[in-house]
Amino acid sequence: MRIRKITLRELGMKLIAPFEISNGVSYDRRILLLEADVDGVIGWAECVAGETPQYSPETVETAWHVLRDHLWPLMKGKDFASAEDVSAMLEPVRGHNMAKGALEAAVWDAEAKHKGVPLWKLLGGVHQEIACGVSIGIKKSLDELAAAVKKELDAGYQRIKIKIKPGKDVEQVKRLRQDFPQVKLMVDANSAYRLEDWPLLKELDGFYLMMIEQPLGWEDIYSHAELQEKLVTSICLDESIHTFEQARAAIALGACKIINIKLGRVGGYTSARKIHDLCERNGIPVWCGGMLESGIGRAHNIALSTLPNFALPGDISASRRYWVEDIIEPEVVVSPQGTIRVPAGPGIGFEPRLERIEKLTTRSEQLA
Ligand code: OSB
Ligand code: MG
Repeated sequence: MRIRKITLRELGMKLIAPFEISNGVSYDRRILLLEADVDGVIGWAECVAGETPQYSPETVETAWHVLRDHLWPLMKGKDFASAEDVSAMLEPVRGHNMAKGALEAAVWDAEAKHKGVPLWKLLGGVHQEIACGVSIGIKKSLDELAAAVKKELDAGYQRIKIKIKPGKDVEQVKRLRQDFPQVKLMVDANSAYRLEDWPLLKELDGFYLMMIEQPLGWEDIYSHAELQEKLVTSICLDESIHTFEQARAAIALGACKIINIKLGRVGGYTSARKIHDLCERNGIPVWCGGMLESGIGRAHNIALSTLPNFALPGDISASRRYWVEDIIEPEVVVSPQGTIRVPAGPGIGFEPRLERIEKLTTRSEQLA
């Protein structure tokens, strides 16, 4: 196989509603799509880097630069046997996992299309139905939060995650536990706390949460191990895990009991599968995180979630929760039971809507 051409595109897409987490608010997304022509078959992927370096050091701008000036030169004119080989070819570049992950995932889609099989099957997936949860941003009031949770439960979602930050934590959880005592509930702090805050986090033990996601520093695995010792509630790591080695260290130190895998954050499917397998061997369940993706990234998240150890509902929700109109056909829909049926078509199994993509494109560049 050989990548003949890459097209980078930036799309401007307005979120249906602003999304607030502990370190910022998103209104309009800048969606970076990558189209790879692999021997005449087109593979699609989305780079999940954000507009600002607040979740990860990568941004749309850094990803564009690294893809064009550093990653594409490593692939240009090179033959390889399968998509599985791509991540090793990109190794000379340190970090920039979201840029790498987009390039790698597009090649996986192309390989699956070339073979005429669904991507999830090529990856070794087993689940034909994905369990879905929602991620709910920080709200102005407790009533607004409770109403948002009720709406998602009525739609069928199987678990609720709320974003928390200092001053918007224990009261919020307490209120939700009063209103929804039975619901599968978890919180995500996006690194908003320090280890010294442990007595406050300990209060959350009283509400039988499924997990607390990324309470401490994004580069601080060790403090998570110290915190986990003090808590009954499972810690789930998100931002801290970019590599297999970090996952190995986190598990060995007891820094978490659950890991959220994001395809972009770990640099693509080969890395995601290695982390998935490591977690499986160690009795650590994983779930698929989300990055406010368009349908292209959402389709990849669905494929990833079919692997056997994706044992907990992921942050994978319907296109309509984010977009008035998505860029894939069909859109991602969630059943009243809170599940997504895995597509049967080749590759990611959703068709990019080229006309709509064209209309939303603010810049594009071809590399050949
Ligand atoms: O921490 O999981 C996170 C969105 C942007 C950045 C980080 C996170 C999130 C989400 C959204 O929680 C999940 C989704 O796409 O539905
Ligand atoms: Mg998170």
